[in-house]
Amino acid sequence: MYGCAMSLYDKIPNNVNLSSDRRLTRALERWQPNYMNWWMEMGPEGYQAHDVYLRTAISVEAGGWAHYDYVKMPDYRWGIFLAPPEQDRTVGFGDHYGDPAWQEVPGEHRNMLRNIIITQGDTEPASVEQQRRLGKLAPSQYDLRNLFQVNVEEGRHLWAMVYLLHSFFGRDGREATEELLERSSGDADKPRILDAFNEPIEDWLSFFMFATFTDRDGKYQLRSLAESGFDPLSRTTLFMLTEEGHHLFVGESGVARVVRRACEVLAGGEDDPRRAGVVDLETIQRYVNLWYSVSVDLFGSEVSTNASNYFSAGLKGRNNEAQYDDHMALDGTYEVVQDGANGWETRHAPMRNAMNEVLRDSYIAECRRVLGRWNRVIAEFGIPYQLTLPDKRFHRKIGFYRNLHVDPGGRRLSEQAWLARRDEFLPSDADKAFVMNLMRPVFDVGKVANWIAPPTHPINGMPLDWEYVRKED
Ligand code: BYC
Ligand code: FE
Ligand code: FE
Repeated sequence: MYGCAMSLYDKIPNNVNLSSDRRLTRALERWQPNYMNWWMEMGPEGYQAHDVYLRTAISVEAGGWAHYDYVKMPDYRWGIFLAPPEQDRTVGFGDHYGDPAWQEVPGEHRNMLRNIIITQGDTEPASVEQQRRLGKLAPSQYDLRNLFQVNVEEGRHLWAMVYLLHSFFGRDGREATEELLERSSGDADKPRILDAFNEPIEDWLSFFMFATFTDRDGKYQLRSLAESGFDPLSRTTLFMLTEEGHHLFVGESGVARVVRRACEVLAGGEDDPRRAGVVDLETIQRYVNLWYSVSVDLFGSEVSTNASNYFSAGLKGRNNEAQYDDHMALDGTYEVVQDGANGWETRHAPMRNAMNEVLRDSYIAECRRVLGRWNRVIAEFGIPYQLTLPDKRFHRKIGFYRNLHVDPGGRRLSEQAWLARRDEFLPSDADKAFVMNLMRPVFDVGKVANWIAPPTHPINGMPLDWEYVRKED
């Protein structure tokens, strides 16, 4: 068990003046041991005593915030950082447009704000839980280290939301922080709030897909919260975004390396990469279909009263609100497609109610660019195959399309046709078993598993055969 011999504000790097806030310090001191128990029980399995070459956030100064060193994960200093304040910041959208940004919780919007912070906070530990068994199957030390970097930063993101709940919400905020450690990914009684965070992540291809598509939902949700009129939420999410970049890199480059390996084998004359112990492009496509579709669900319903209320209240904006001319969004409409008597029918939803769809569409545009970069790898080898992003109506569990069967091209299917063709679209049990069977850990310095190409981007300028993770002497 990890106690707190040192005073907490020495242990927690922060720029929120923790040492002068006794009430907050006491609240965090009570919560911290529960967090450590959770980390030891639900965090990365089998590597808590290893030294890992990790980056720690120690300040928010541009360029200078990242500090690299070997640390044991339980000793990681989960800090509390807010991006620097912007002078005279005002609410950037909604009914309070132009008012001074709030430094305290606006009373009338308290419950909505709390729910947003809880939902955001819930995803962070959930992802750590989902990924807890991957260490034992890592394809290289480099990848192992990246997994743990992502895990400790998701832990820090939880701290960021817990800071807000403790600091600004009193008793029910405190209770919410306990519940964040009680719910658990995939649990039958107390699951995580959002569906994608209850999906199992058992193999590294799934992890790379998750970091590409699900962490990217994180990026877009955080960007919309960075627009918030509640300044502490804006500033904390802005800083979280600086860490998110690496998570997205881990995902995209990970998948790119799996794609590259498949192409190398195909280009070498083998027509079935599986015979060479490598994932085939068709299977990679099915993993894309799965993780993209569960991540697309994370934006909520196409037409949503919640989304309209969040926007009106000035709590949650759009991605890069500054790119829009009209920050009231009272008049405009947005196109949404619904299934009707004659197939898909386009209708125009009031703009404020369509905010989930607006954000989802900006996310989709970025996902399309990622696929384009993966396809460039395939094109390099002259292989006539392209990965595609499925239609956004494919395999949905939330919103307009939730009870419909839709193929990746966006065509409605009968239930019978869906059942007959499901394994063409989504990873089958056989696919998962094949991928799982490739997951043999490689821990030798500089070595990489056969199913994935070597990494190309060193961490902090260290060579690729650097000892990124080492066992305690
Ligand atoms: N699963 O009006 P609706 C990240 C619920 S990821 C289950 O459609 P709303 C990360 C919804 O809660 C970013 N339930 O939705 C990534 C509502 O329930 P209540 C996380 C869902 O509220 C990787 C009901 O359905 N941050 O950081 O407009 C690793 C009707 O809701 C789902 C956020 O999400 C679902 N997929 O929008 C680590 C930001 N979708 O209230 C971390 C905060 C909807 O009726 N969250 N429901 O009981 C929000 O802004 C919104 O809650 C949502 C949903 C965008 C998620
Ligand atoms: Fe996060
Ligand atoms: Fe992340």
